[in-house]
Formats: sequence, structure tokens, C-alpha cells
Amino acid sequence: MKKQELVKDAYKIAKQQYAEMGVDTDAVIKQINKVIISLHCWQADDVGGFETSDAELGGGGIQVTGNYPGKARSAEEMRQDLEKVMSLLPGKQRLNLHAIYGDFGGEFVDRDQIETKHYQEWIDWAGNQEIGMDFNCTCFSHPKADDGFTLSGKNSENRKFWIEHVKRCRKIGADFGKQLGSPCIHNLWIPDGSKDTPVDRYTHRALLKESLDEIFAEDYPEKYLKDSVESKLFGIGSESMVVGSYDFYLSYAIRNNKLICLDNGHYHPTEQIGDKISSCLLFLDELMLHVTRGVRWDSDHVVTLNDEILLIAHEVIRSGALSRVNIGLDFFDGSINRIGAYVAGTRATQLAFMIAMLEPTIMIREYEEKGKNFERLALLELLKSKPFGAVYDYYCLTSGVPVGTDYIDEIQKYEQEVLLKRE
Ligand code: RNT
Ligand code: ZN
Repeated sequence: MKKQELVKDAYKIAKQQYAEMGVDTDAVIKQINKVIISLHCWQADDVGGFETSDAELGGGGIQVTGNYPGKARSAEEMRQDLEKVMSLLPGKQRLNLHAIYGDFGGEFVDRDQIETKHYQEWIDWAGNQEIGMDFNCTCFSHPKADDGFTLSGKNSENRKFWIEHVKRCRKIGADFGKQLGSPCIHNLWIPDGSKDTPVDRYTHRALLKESLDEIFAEDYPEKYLKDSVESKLFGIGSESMVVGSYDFYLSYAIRNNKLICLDNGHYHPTEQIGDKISSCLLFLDELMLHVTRGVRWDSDHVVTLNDEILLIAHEVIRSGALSRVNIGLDFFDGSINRIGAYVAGTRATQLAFMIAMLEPTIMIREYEEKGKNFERLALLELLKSKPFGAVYDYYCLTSGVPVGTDYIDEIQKYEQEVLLKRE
């Protein structure tokens, strides 16, 4: 039998099986198109960026391991990679850009000097692709972050520099939103913290609050720009204290009507982000997600379909909050084919949301309300072996993108024809 026929037949059976539980798979395939994932450009080049500087790039903040061949070396190569990635994904995506990825035309433009013109080629490209764009200030990999502090540092010269950078990023983000007709989410993450035990946490946090107040003093229409702030428990080199903790940013977001960005690699290993969603949604209009995979003390591994991701997706869908949760990815793995990593991680995220949509939640909730908790448990367990893969395959087929293992072949071809020629 031809592969297409197999996919269709498998879908027919899956459709019946889900229908028995009151789930309409055709409706799910329509609904899943509302899951618009913001693709983080930085997976294509290990968070390198396109700045040119005489000065050695300062360390600080981000570490990527691996030197698999084929890294994107320019905006053109990155756009080529992103187009490949999107051609292997069903549904629509967005682009999530970091400030270090401007088209700087071979010149050194420091972070406090960037303007919308440095990103115009990206905006035009996104316009042609008919996708929206999100943006991130880059407060790391810079000599002025070498002491481990940016917006919360006691060096006021440096702090001014970073405030100016983020202010400019918000303005640029608002221009993305205006030009593309889709609100841009500007996300702020800073690496500030300390490896060893500090005695003055209070002043650093007070300085961060002051910096944020200054940064957010300028209002932009919501249809152009939304602001999110991202917390972290610890980073490599900031094990003892991170200034921008969850308590700090959640409080800041609630008081100042900002979005909180939940990166599921930034919490205690047994802490579940999925459990935070319903709480945050009651006090904030919207959330941003950085979907990732933490492994032991490290974050940012390629997303796989694990319990953590499933709980996140389920909680968003069960809360009926898809329109209030902005889904972004955040992983960077330079040890495997980077384009393959993108597609595998994005597909895993899509699949998690599809599985969540295939849940007969109303039926299970009825059990729950009647105290029939064995029945709830049994149904949740039975759902784990339902043929959601057949529904996802059919979604790929009807979206005109490679089904199942076919995308592996496509990545291998791209590696031979494009990536390996970059060395
Ligand atoms: C770092 C944060 C942050 C970055 C990106 C590159 O721990 O997760 O989101 O990964 O800004
Ligand atoms: Zn993140």
C-alpha cells in the first residue's frame, strides 16, 4: 500500500477510537493550527549572532556545547535554514529574533546604538513569509557583562548602557509589530547573578527594579508590543544567586501588567511549570513560554515529548487559555544537526499540544467532580496508548509536509547539499 493510503487508513481508525470518547479529531486538526510556535533563531548558530567587533566577545551568560558542522554564519544562511525548518513543519510559525542577529553590514554597531534599520531585512523576510516576529534584547556575550551583571549591576555606566540597549530593543520590537501587523513580544532575560554567596542581594534586586521601571516608562500600543520578563533559578557561574528570580519577576509582572516568561529549564528539577500556568493566568493577562528540556542542572536541550511538556500543553488547553499563552522555544544544541534539532523539538511541542487537544477533558472532569478518581486515573492512563501519532501524521499529510521518518531524509539531504558546504 502506498504510504499516503496507510496514513489515511490509520487516521480513519484513530478518528473512530477518539470518537468513542467524544473527541472530534477533525476539529482538533483545525484547532491545532492555532498553536503558533515562535521559532528561536539562535538554534541555527549556537547563540552566536552577527555582530562584528574588534574586541573579543565577552563571555558571560550563555554556554553552548558542540561543533557539529553547518552552523549558519550570516543572516542569509539563517533565513535559508529557517525556511527549511518551516517547510518541514505543519501549521504556521513565528520568528523569535535576538538583538545580536541584526544585519550590521560588516560594521560594528554596539548594543546601545541599534535601530530598526538593522533588522529591516528580517522584517521584510518575515513579511514575505507572512509570519509575525518576536524580539529579545541581548544582555550577555558582551564585555560590559563580564562582571556578571547588567541591569542590576552597581557600575552605573554599564547599567546605563544596558538600559539604553533594552529601551532600543522595545522600540525595534514595536516596529516589528507595526510593520507586520502582529504584536511582537519583547522578552527580557539577563544573566545577572553570582557564583559564590553574595551579601547584598537586596541592592542588586533594587537596581534591577529601578532599571526595569526606566525601561518600561515608555508605553507602546499593545497591538505592536507586549513585554515579557524571564526568570531563572541559576546559571553556569551564577549558582548561588540569580538577581532575576521567579519571585522577583512574577511580582514585577503582576504589579506592572507585564507577561511572565516561563522557561521550564529554569526551575528546581522537580518543579512543574505546568502547575504554574493556572495560577499565573489568574493574575496576568498573558504568558510567554520558553519550551525546552532541562537535563540535571542544565537547561536548553532539544524538546522531546516528555511528561513535563505534556503537562504544560494539557494545562494550557484545559484552562482554555491558548489565546493567552504565547509559545516560544528555547533550546540550543550544537552537537547534532541543528536544523534537525529545530524540527524534532518543534514537532515534539506540536505533538504535546495535539495530545492535549485530543483529551476528552469534559468527561474526565465529570468523573473528578463526582469523586470518581479511579475512573479518572483509568481514562488518563488509557489515553496514553491512543493513536495520537496517526492524527499527527494525517495533520502533516494534509498540510503538505513530510510525514513521519520522511523528514529525517529531508534533513539528511539538506545536510549534504547545504550545511556541509558551509565549512
Ligand atoms: C537563558 C534564557 C534565555 C536565553 C535566550 C537566548 O537561560 O533561557 O531565554 O536562552 O535569550
Ligand atoms: Zn529561555
